[in-house]
Amino acid sequence: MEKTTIYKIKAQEILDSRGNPTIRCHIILDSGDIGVASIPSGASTGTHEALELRDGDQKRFLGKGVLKALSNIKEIITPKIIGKDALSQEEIDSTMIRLDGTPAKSRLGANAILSVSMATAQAAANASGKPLYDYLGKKDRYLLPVPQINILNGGSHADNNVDIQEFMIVPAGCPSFSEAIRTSAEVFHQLKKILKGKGYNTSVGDEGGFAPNLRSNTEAIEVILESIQKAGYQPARDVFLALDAAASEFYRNGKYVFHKSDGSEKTSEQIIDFYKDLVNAYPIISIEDGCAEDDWEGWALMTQELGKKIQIVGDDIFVTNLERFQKGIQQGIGNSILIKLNQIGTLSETIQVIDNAHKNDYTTVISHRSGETSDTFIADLSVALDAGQVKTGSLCRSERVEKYNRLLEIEEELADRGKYAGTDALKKYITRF
Ligand code: 2PG
Ligand code: MG
Repeated sequence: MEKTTIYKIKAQEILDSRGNPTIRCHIILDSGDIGVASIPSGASTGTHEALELRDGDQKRFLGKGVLKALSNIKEIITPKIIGKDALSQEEIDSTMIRLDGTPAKSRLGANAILSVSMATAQAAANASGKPLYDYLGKKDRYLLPVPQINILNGGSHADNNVDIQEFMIVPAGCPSFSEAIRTSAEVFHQLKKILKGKGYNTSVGDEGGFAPNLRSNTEAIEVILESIQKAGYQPARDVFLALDAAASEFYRNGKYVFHKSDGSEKTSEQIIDFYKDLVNAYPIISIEDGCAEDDWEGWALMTQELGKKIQIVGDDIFVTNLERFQKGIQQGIGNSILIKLNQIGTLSETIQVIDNAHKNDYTTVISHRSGETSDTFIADLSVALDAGQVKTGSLCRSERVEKYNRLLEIEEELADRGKYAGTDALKKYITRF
């Protein structure tokens, strides 16, 4: 028996940041080392994501309980995983994939499978006496990611009249990760003052960004630019902008409908023209999900029209799924991929997708979900694989800030072994400024 043999698996129903149930899993090894993982949950989920198994029992948590998923861990996964070596991540993940046997992990639930997958890696790292990023990365030198920090929320993440889901600042021009966080926190506080001064509400949305009712999508960009300047920084030099339109959320019968603001309808061509105007007018360096999850033609057109100028990130269209991603690569869709562990459901498959992205010259953005927990796995993952970028919400609400705080810790620990990805992470798109 190895010390890293899995001795026990415990899983529990806990709450996420929106007050919905989710899974926390403990993996205990023969050595006594423990790995813990908690699973996030999306709101603007892609149709092609792996299945998040919920009970549907309306008497508990309005149907959102995860007792079935817990029982799958206990009755189906545990008997096959106990006794395996936690260092054999791929074997453990493929065992669970086989046990499930469905393309969307709908039998056992991607939430059930992922909790065991992530907790296994954490337990193995602890038993190896290494921080998670170093256990996974096995490198001498690492990159600290450039954060995309979502300071203004709209779409499905906020009860306001803003259609675009996320307005993010990207402090790529800062000299280090910690300076990037300081800069962004200062911008965040200036934004609050500016919104207040204009008589807007300063309560926050699901990801900790402000969620005021604004006159237009462009007003959101204007107030953010003003706050960057007020904080003493220069847009397009220190701090850039990024959007996640999350366009699947407002795609109705083949049209993009701004139903939260003016009700206007746009074809794919028209919404791409709308983005082109924004990109020409403002220091926007990245747009995620500018088109809907199955609008492959719109995606191809957007990539042709804007792909040399900005990073075009696929979230709902690729859903961290190798098959969909490879189809996208072949068709020239996007130049970047958003990575969410729970879209695919195991760590091994997630790493495979990231490796594939890098081989194909796609940038990678490791992402949280809008429903989160205090789990900081994604911070370590972004460093381990030199992802270059991370997206984990605003600079308030502990479930968001915990990930940035973990990265601050890693930065300090790495010292000379770590380098802030900075402008290099986005160099193709920064040259236009
Ligand atoms: C997104 C995510 C995270 P959700 O669309 O990128 O910001 O939102 O988790 O609701 O899918
Ligand atoms: Mg998205």
